[in-house]
Amino acid sequence: MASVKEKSKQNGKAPAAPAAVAEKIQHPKERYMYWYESMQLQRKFEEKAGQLYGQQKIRGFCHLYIGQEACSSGSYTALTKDDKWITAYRDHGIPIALGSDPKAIMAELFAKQTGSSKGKGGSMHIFDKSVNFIGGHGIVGAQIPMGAGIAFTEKYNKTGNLCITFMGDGAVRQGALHEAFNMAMLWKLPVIFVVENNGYAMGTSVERTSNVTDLYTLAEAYDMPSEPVDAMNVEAVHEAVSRAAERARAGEGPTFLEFRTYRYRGHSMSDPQKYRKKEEVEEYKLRDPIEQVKATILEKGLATQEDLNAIDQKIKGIVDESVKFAEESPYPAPEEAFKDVYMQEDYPFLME
Ligand SMILES: Cc1ncc(C[n+]2csc(CCOP(=O)(O)OP(=O)(O)O)c2C)c(N)n1
Ligand SMILES: [Mg+2]
Repeated sequence: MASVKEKSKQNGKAPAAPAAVAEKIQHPKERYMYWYESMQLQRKFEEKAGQLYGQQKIRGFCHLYIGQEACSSGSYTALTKDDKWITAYRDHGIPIALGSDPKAIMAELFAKQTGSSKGKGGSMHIFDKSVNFIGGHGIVGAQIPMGAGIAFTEKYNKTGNLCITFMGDGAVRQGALHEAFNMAMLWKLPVIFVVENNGYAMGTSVERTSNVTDLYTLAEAYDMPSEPVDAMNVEAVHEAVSRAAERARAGEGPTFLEFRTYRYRGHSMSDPQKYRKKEEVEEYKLRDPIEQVKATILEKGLATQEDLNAIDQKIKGIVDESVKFAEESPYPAPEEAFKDVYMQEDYPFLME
């Protein structure tokens, strides 16, 4: 019998050849335009955040999503406004795709009172209830069972909504994944599990930590439907998430999608990137998700270069405004440290 590894075609990697524009457009014009604008906003927002980090205006942890934008934007167009979203700490792109106010996210990066978590969470803990974004979690893999729990709530309340639960390739090594997969399948929870396989967990490649490099096959142990997705291509992401959502809403339970993606920047802001070659990064840039959508828009005449320039200008304004807002906002007052935290006045086990 062929082992999973022998069956593997792509070895956990997104295809590296330059993408060709599809012969016929598969989606309405508005969707392509949303993809372009939303991915470009995520990218420009984070390029600016990276610069500000260099100037020490943003401090602490900061993990950029640059290169992975098709994962958020492609999922967004496949779901409804009432579906729930949860992810790890590489968490600026998703809320931007969902329509969160970039000012509140930038202010959170600056640790300001006006930030989406009142300046107390920072980059890794963006939350925005208004768009159903339930964080932003720093413990690798901890959000996986939480995502299953959120899906349980939706099922229990018969809402028809689902929870899309993102994780990194490093997170699939956590035991919590297996517990969550088992329960989610047993109870047929409306959850889409997504591993954003960007090839590395900090400086450690998937090949160094895993016998099975086609991560989607992990779902087979639970009879969970799963598939690999070229997540440098936003259309492929949309289509895979649409299929998974249909299954979830039909009461058929979870799906596990392996988004094959790539991060252009380091793991965090202090990463010398000795674990990969510059050529590898350049190879992935040939399949840049924004460039792919741009090529489709221009080749199919959905908009002109001037139209796209106008969008870029608008985005520059939004990003500049978010920085101004963050810079001018106050830091939280000291007493804020004791608000929004679990505290029981008569807790009996405190030792003075
Ligand atoms: C339980 C736990 N172990 C270790 C860490 C330290 N840590 C932070 S990020 C990270 C790598 C995770 O990589 P991956 O899941 O692939 O996500 P990516 O950064 O690529 O988005 C590690 C080991 C942590 N935050 N939590
Ligand atoms: Mg990773």
